Amino acid sequence: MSSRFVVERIEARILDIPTIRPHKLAFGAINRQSPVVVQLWLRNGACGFGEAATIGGPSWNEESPESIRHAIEAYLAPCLLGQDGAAFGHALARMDTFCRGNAFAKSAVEMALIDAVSRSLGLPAYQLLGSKRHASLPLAWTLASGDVRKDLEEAQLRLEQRRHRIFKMKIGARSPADDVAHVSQIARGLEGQATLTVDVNQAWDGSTARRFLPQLIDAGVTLIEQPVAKWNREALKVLSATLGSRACIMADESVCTPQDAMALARDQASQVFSLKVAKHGGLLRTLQVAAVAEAADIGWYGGTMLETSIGSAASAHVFATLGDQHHGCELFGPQLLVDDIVTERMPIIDFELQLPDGPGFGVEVDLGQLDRFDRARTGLNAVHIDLGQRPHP
Ligand code: MUC
Ligand code: MG
Repeated sequence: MSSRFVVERIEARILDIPTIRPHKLAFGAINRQSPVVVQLWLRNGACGFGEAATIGGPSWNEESPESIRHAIEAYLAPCLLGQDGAAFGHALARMDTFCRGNAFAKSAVEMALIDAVSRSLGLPAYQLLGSKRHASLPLAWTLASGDVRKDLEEAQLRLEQRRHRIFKMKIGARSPADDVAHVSQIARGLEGQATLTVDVNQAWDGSTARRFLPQLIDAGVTLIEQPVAKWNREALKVLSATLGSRACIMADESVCTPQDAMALARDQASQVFSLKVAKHGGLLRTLQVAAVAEAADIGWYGGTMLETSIGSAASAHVFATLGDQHHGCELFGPQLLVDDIVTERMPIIDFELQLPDGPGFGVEVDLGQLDRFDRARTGLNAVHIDLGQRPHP
């Protein structure tokens, strides 16, 4: 075994970073993000960073910051120490053997591995993942304050700053009729200036979606993300068949593994996949899901779990290698946080995120900022989703 890339040490820590405003989703609101940051050292002295972020602890899916950190410390790090870090496929197979599932945790470790090896070679990570096909991507912003006036102010400011002109609205927390009214008001306020998308985060059943999605499309929405439960492929299929000529149905929670991607493609259940490095279990597995999309004539969207600039830059590297059938990206996580943990963020110019160059993921981590937000230092507890005034659950 070449000793050049031997894995010497892996550490994981939870950070707690407040958001600039409450971010309201179908399942509750968050006021802070708790990304897990992995630092991985090779015997050659190179150090790489990885990240996995969840939204509202284990509310978005099964993994939480605490479970991610535990999986890394107890199982994933021990199985990689002393191994050849450049043998990425081998590292993924070992992690799968020692620990089933836990895609977010694996993605953070694989990210750090790819960063460290790319840095050792003095190459941007996209060179190891294929090559750079996009220098920039249109960048969406999510309007999720829950208040029409605030959402419109936010959108207008971002249009003036030439940062965003794709706006995603998080719906599903209120009644569907109230959601339609909210989206319609925003659509009227932004008419002719922006592309509008909605994310229902699994909140509706099939019949609610069949009844209310046409009204959202009439209001001007052109991309509809995960309107029904992740298991409800049948409803996605019906919605794609009936609404697909007027708006695109995008799978998010439904598409994690390449097998999920195959099943959705076979059923023609969505026209777009939201790709997210964490839920796919890493950068290489994101490429696998993207390959299924391309083979099935399904478009891709560069999704986020609201990561800091580490996870966002890593995602940008893999998205930079993909084909032309895309709907932009939403790597705006750093802008939603009160502060970042890198010295310089990826620039946004003329509504597009500039995809980074430079070794590794092309961002430099500020170690002082890691210490500042480290839960071990601040003593904060696990984050719980805020259910607001809702009577249920
Ligand atoms: C999701 O489900 O897409 C991404 C953007 C945002 O506002 O929330 C996330 C999660
Ligand atoms: Mg989503």
